[in-house]
Amino acid sequence: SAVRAVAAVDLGATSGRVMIGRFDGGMLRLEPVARFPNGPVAGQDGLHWDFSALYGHILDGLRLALEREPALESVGIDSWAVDYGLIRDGALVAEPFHYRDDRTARGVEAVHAVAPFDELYPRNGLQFLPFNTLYQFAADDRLTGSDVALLIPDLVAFLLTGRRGAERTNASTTGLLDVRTGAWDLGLAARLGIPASVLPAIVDPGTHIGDVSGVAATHVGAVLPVIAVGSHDTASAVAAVPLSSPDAAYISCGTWGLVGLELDAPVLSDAARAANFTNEGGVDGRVRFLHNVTGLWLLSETVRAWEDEDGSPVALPELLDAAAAVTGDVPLFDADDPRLAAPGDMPARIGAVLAEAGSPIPATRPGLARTIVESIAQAFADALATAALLTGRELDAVHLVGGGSLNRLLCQATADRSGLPVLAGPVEATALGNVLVQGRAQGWFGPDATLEDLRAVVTASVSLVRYEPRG
Ligand code: LRH
Repeated sequence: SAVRAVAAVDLGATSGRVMIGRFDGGMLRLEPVARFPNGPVAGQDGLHWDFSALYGHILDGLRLALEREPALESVGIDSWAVDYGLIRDGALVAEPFHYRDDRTARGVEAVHAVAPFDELYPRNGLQFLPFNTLYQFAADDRLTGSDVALLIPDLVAFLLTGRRGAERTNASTTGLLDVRTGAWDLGLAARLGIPASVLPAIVDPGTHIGDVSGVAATHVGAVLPVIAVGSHDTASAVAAVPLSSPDAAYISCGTWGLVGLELDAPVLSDAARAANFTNEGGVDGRVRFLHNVTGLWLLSETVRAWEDEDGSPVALPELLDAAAAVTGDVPLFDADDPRLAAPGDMPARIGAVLAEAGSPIPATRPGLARTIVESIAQAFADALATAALLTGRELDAVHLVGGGSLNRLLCQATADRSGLPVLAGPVEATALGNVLVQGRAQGWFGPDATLEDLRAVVTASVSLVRYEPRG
């Protein structure tokens, strides 16, 4: 049979990419087409994304993808969650804020004065993160003058097609989606002064959003259909986890480590609320019951500080090899310490957190890298144990997908500290999940393909690296 192909746009907090995904009837293959950097940009009024630059890279990447694969059937877009752009008279009002901007603290206060967290949790099912969209809305005085607020992938889809909507998995991270009904919680929005008009209609993964049109079509060079995928990157990643058993957990590890289980129904218990576990929307109505652990952000920000200091790049593989060779006691810190959330001078801030706890501060760069990786692994192990407790499951394996799956030190440390085998890979789970949901909409896997059928394609297409826990 002929090879089928789609394009995936996957935007992460530190880099974005455009990929071609091809299916030959048995296996799925990804071809990277474009990769571009991303990160916070300090503006006059706070931290932003350079969305205009990202969108330019997306258009260029799609044009290149079509040159390489003229038979592309569609494109799907996913990105990090919670952030949005405001549209007025068809145009973006300003560059979207970055979720690490500290204006959200104001929003948290304002929202909790009206609806305390204890009330929010059973309504929206979300763990408390100070940047959940509802808190950002509460700190955004431009909301009222805008026609619509679009989450980042929805914003890209709007600029490409002119169609506005809110893809369901990503909408579940706003805090304004009712976790029981799956509809916008308009009662809550009204109480928070959020106009219902800024919340567009919900769109399910697999839906044809529209076709690339207008100037975008001219730039890209074709009228390509845009298909909604699990547009929250973590939803796409989880869709592509080749789960080995119903009692297997997953960690989607990039900037964040999203640690949890896939469930059929949300867990909204007091214990889940106290443990700050989230019930986000997955592809096909599954629930992503997970906790956000600060992931490779700690390492990438540390490396960035050293590179600024040196004026030259730091080689990560060499650093991690040296970190693995460090002997003796490794001091640990709480990876989720809120003081480590903002960008800037990470080594000094980790040092301060260690010192405050009376722990020694590693004197060498490999020593600090080791402390960071082991601290992340310990936070992963703690979250895995909590997930098991909250769901009554006995876990038998952990799938570690995303960029972190290439970090052997992290994978082994996670196995050791959790006491569970770690199955590492695929590294590009998010792009694979994006491609799989498009492929299903295009009929690649038959009319009734389930999420398990999609995962079987991943199993057939990638090989996993197994890390056994050491005593
Ligand atoms: C990971 C992620 C995560 C969100 C955070 C904002 O990229 O989407 O699931 O909590 O970014």
